[in-house]
Amino acid sequence: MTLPSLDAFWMPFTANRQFKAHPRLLASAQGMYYQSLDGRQILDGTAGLWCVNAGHCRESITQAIQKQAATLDYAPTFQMGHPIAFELADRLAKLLPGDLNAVFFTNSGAESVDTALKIAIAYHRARGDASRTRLIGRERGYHGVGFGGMSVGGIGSNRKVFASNLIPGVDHLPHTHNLAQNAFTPGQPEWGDHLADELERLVALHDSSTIAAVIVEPVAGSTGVLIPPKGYLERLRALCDRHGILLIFDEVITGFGRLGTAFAADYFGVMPDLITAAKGLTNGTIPMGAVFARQYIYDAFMQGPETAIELFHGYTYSGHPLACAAAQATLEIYEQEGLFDRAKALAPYWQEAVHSLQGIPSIIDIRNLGLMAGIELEPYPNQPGQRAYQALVNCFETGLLIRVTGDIIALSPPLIVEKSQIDQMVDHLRNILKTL
Ligand code: PXG
Repeated sequence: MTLPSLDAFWMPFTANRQFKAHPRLLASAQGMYYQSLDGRQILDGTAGLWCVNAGHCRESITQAIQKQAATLDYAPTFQMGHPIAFELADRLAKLLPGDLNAVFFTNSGAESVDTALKIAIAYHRARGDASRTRLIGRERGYHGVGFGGMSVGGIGSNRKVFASNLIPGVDHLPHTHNLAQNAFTPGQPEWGDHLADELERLVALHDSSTIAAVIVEPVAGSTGVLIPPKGYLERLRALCDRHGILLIFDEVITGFGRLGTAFAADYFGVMPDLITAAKGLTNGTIPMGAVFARQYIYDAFMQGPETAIELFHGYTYSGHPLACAAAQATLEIYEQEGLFDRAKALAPYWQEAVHSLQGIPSIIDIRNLGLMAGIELEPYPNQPGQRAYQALVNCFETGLLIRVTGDIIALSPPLIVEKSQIDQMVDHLRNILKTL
């Protein structure tokens, strides 16, 4: 295959000039592997961008999409419907814990976040509590790049250019990352659950009557895999309950088996009021996101005249037939192949494998949960991000796809990964990191 012209595509979250001078192009994929344009096999250590949980180019998903495209290519879901969207919502409601029974479809994680934030504010208003409009995020949180998600998000580089245009009425909890206390802890660290109590400080400052919701990633992904301290999410839940604040789990990454359970809410045994999802919902094949709301939230909207639209919100492609078909086929694979249980069974092996990298001088922390891992590197002096970027380039050139953010390497293989491929990934990384 010949290289296309690279000029016109303004690439997202990419150093465009650097990339276009030294491109890395993926041409096809199967199972655990990508194939590069120059014909090399590349082991996928990141499930694409945390989304291809069942592995690449699964035949049944491909067929479901093809069949749906030829049957009902598009149909609206505003004042209209098509069966597969209802069937999918029903299936998801059964997969979700507790009474997370109402499913609002979107097309991405960012749209799911905006939708959940709007539902939270509108929910309080529907109950006559219209002063609850404030939103609380967390430092280092990533919730997509819409104005809502960016505002509750806590990654400085994503915000600074737009600082004066962020939505008002937002505050942030502190993040839980602390190398001095928790470096090289396998699984959840012991130290740090008290950081949830910072919510009390925000309540004292703003008054609970102004706060609609707290949004957090149960395990922060994009910012470099930050594992919640033991008891932290439980404490956050209790504080939200005490102050009548809704708790939103952003499970765009943790949803659909990443921790060895359907959702992180299952893993931690903590029930949020709303969950945002995307990515693994369709195995990354067709863009789709969703917000899952507990029954009482949906019910709060179902009042007033029956002819009135209850929530003035939605997308042209909410519940798109192709995305629904892809999601149905994806959920079928997860269930038939027991992939969430598979991830759970592999998690101890994964933990041991990634922690075996401890001792390489450039590594200052290793953390893991389920089939996620973060490997933090000591930055080169005055060149933040360059050590990890070099690791990305060297890995790619020698056949392994990793993800980096700053000087942190993130790993999140498809849930079909074999133990031998885990060994391969870790050995590969060991060889590269020893040279950096
Ligand atoms: N919430 C969370 C928790 C996410 O991880 C989004 C929302 C936004 O999703 P969309 O579909 O709008 O991109 C995300 C996205 C990375 C990486 O390398 C992570 C994401 C996206 C791209 C790269 O860590 N997460």
